Amino acid sequence: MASLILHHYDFSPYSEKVRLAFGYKDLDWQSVDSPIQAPKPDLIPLTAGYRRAPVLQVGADVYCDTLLILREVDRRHPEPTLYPGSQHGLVNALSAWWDRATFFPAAKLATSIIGDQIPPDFIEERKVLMNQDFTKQASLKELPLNRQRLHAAMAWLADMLKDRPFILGQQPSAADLTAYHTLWFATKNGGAEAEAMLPLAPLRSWMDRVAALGHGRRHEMPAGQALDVARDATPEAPHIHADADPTGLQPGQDVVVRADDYARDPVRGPLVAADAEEVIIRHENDRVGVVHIHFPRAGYEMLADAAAQ
Ligand SMILES: N[C@@H](CCC(=O)N[C@@H](CS)C(=O)NCC(=O)O)C(=O)O
Repeated sequence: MASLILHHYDFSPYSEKVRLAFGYKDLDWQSVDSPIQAPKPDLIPLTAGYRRAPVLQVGADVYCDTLLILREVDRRHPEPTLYPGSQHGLVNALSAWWDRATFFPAAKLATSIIGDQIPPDFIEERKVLMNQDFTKQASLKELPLNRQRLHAAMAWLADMLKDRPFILGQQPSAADLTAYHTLWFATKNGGAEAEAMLPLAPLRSWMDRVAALGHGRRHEMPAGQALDVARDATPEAPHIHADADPTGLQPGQDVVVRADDYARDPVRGPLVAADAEEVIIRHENDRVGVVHIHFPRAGYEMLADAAAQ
């Protein structure tokens, strides 16, 4: 079976979701340490410009965004499932809500405490990339708002967990890994000060249960080796049905795909297949040959590539 290669960095909260999924499923995986900021010369040949972390690579197939990465890990390694009761819609909707409601508030709660220890060029880069000012001063100014935002989301989460060990019941799901990652980031980086600002008491035993899933068996892989794996592999035949795209786009047509929120670097290439949940485009370059790049539909925009007309 082709190995799972995760391009990520330890500090990345979104990557923590996927590391925990590997833990829950007790998987072996290859870890490629990706830079925390651009340039990312060993990632871009695989992603045609997508630069966010994490990215999952399986041979010459490249999966962007945790929404799709978790689904793909589950498709390849179905037991134990990340979608108990096949509740994909419920799990994905909860995950999308949580990420959008808590990612920046949690990150900025942490930077209101440690913002002055972060290198200025990183802060500068994220300002352009994410339209967020992570300096300690700006984060402190926004702290009352971010605490409110986190309290509101955490109150709903505590309510969901009041009579059960995990969000959907007795088993963990992708929604638990998602709800955990931003709280993990805030408390890991903000320490006791962050903990004192958050209503963690009703969530602590749940957080311990999620942390106990671990990260599976991580093996370090040099970035160049991952590019060689892609070069020596052929993309798999798409497993999704080529549904009629609502905008009429056809396989073979040049398209541009980009995130709808931040880090909106355009990814261009011919469409391979698309359904209601996933888009696959083809990319080719001298370093890796042909790769298929997969994006989720939710959170991304796909349009005909006007530049290629
Ligand atoms: N919706 C994306 C968000 C990913 C994301 O924002 N990742 C952060 C790191 S945790 C990032 O890419 N930051 C910019 C970078 O690493 O270059 C997902 O679910 O994967």
